[in-house]
Amino acid sequence: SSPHTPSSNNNNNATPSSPDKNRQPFVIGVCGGTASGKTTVCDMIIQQLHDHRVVLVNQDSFYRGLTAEEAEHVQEYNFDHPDAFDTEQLLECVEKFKSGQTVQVPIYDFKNHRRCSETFRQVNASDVIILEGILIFHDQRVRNLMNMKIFVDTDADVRLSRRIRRDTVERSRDVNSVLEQATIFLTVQYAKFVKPAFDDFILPSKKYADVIIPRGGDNHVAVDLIVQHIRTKLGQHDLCKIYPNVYVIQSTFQI
Ligand code: UZR
Ligand code: MG
Repeated sequence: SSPHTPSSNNNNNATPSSPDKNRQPFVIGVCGGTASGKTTVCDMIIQQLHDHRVVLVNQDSFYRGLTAEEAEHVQEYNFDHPDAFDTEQLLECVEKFKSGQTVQVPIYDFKNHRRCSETFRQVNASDVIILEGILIFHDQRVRNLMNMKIFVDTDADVRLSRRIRRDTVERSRDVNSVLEQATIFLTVQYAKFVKPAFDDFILPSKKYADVIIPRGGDNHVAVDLIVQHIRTKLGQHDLCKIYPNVYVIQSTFQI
C-alpha cells in the first residue's frame, strides 16, 4: 500500500513489532569456576525477583551422556572440557526461550553420567531466564543471546575446598568410598582436568562479562545492584508497551 493509504492496522505506529506479543525474556548468563558460588548468586537473584517469572537453566543439563566405554573409564573423562556439553542443543533451547516458546530441557543423571532419555524438564516462557554454567560463555552464539553476562569470581583455594566438601558430603557422589578416598580422587581430578580447564577456557571467558562479582554469594551489594538493573530493564519493557515510541538504550556497567 502507498504511504498515504491508512493502514488497516494503525496501532503499530512506531514499533516494528508488537512488544506485547513479542516481548522477549531478559536472558542472563552466570559463569565462573567450579564451586565459585554461581548457583548461590542465581538463587539470590531469583529470590529478590519473586514478583517476576524467573527460570534457571543449568548448563549441566546439557552434558552429553557417556558411552558405555567412556563410563568404564570415567576417571579419564574430562567433564570440564567444552566438548563434554551438547552446545547445539543448548543453543536451540536458548533460541526457543528467546522467542517465548516452552522448552523441553534435558535431565542429566550425575551419578550414572547419563541422560534421562525419556524425561525432560518443561520450562515455560518467562520474564527472565538465567543460564548458569562453568562454560556458559564459551560459545559465541550462546553469548550473543544474553542480555547480561555475570562472572562469579572466587579464589581458587576457596573453590577447591568447597568443591571437596560439596562432592564428598553434600552430593555424596560415591556412597561406598570413605571420605578420605573420595577426597584423594577429587584432588587428583582437580589437578588433571578441573584446574587446566579453568585456566584454558573458563578464566579467558571472563573478558565477556558485563559484571564481575568478587566473592560470589557473599557479595550482597553486587547482587542488589544486578537485581536493580534487571528491574530497570523489565520496567523499560513495560514502558515500551505503553509508549511504543520510547526507545530503550542498552547499557553495560562494571562493579
Ligand atoms: P559446578 N561433573 C561431575 O563431577 N560429574 C559429571 O557427571 C558431570 C560434571 C562436574 C565437572 C565440573 N567435573 O567441574 C563440575 N568434574 O561438575 C561443574 N570432574 O559443576 O559448576 O556446579 O561446580
Ligand atoms: Mg552449582
